[in-house]
Amino acid sequence: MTHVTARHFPAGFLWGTATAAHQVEGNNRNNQWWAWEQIPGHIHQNQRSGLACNWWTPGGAEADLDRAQALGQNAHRLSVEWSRLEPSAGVFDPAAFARYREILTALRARGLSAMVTLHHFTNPLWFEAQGAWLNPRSVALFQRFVERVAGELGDLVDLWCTINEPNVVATLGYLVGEFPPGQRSPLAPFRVTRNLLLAHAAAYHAIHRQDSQAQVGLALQLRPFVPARPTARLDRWVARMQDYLFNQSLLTAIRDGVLRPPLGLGETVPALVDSSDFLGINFYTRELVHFDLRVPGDLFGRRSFSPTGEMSDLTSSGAPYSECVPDSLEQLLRQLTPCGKPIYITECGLPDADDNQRPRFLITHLAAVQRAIQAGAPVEGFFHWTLVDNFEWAEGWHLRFGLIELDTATQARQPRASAQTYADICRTNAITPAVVQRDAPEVFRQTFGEA
Ligand code: IFM
Repeated sequence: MTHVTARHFPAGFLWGTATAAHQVEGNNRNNQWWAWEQIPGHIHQNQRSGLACNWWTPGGAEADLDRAQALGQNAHRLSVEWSRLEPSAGVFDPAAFARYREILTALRARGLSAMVTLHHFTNPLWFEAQGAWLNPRSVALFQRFVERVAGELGDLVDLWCTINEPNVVATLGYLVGEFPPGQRSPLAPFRVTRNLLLAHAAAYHAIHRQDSQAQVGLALQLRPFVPARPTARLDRWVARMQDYLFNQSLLTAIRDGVLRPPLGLGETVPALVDSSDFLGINFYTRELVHFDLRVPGDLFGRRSFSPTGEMSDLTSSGAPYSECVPDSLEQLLRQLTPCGKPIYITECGLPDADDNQRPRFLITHLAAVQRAIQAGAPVEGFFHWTLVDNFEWAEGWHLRFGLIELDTATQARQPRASAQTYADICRTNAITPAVVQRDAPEVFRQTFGEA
């Protein structure tokens, strides 16, 4: 161990956690998710977001930001809630802007750089009533909102993230039906993705018109799809198809501006060309794909996780949530390197209520990031999902992603052991032998080699 040197990250690396308004603020009653939660059967055990982590109450967010600062973090990613800032179409609420100014000022005061997401899954009820992202006017409506936010809050924002996981919004809301509006349609997901991409482009330019130096990107959840049987041609074909639809069609559109089928007819949208100053990557897991004629709705690709790999917690339906695959993260980052854009890992984490996997997860995934950086990947920051357990959408309070455990009945917080693991890495800007020896000795060799 004495011969082993720490694995350092580049100077100025951003270390943070990520949150989203509806998941932490509480009492976000004016959006489609709140309405969806009230209908039995939509959320695990009919749970509700309720008070969430109580961030909207003055002092609530600030207390958790104190915790983030005490844990050695220098950045935070949060989202602003459209339904609070624009509660009715075209009507903006100065009190809501004032509260976000307070929260963003609190970040500054604690030395935390701010990455602000403008859309993280929730729509105001008035926007939903107009057809949400299926409505072609959605792009202009979002642009009007973004212009206002950039004007009122822009001086406190370091990095803008226009839209979180457009591919998940489209898939879970319009194909699988687990998220509102609960549609199961073969075509709607592509119309929604197209409008979300156009909305991203409109937001990108709206922000740049107000501040030409602004750093604007979006957060894509990228999920490698791997043929379950690498030598089976049909498995390879469906895996490639799913990769194209979920990952590549969006990634290429924000670079060359082309909306390829099924997002469009191959037309180039000038506003989309080179419309990201950085790539925001949400990475959780990969999926194995088997060709299977019984699942036409999944394009004949049945998806699963490795039956033997290390798994994180089970979802409420008893299925494994994800497989821990740090090598897939490294590979993904290497593949993105030629894009020539700074990369932020805008989310990465796992549900692990008893915290018996998270310390090792952090070490192995961050070691993978560090290896990718050594190989030339321009990764400039990492935001762990998440700081404190929060409302996990259709899974309610069942899946626990926090470095800090939350008791929803009392709002009491209790740091998990992994909070210390992450804090030590953030503070030293490195993975040190001491941390690995203490928190995941079984991956010591893998992390530092044979020395
Ligand atoms: O909680 C979500 C987040 O809102 C979006 N990305 C995935 C996370 C974990 O499922």
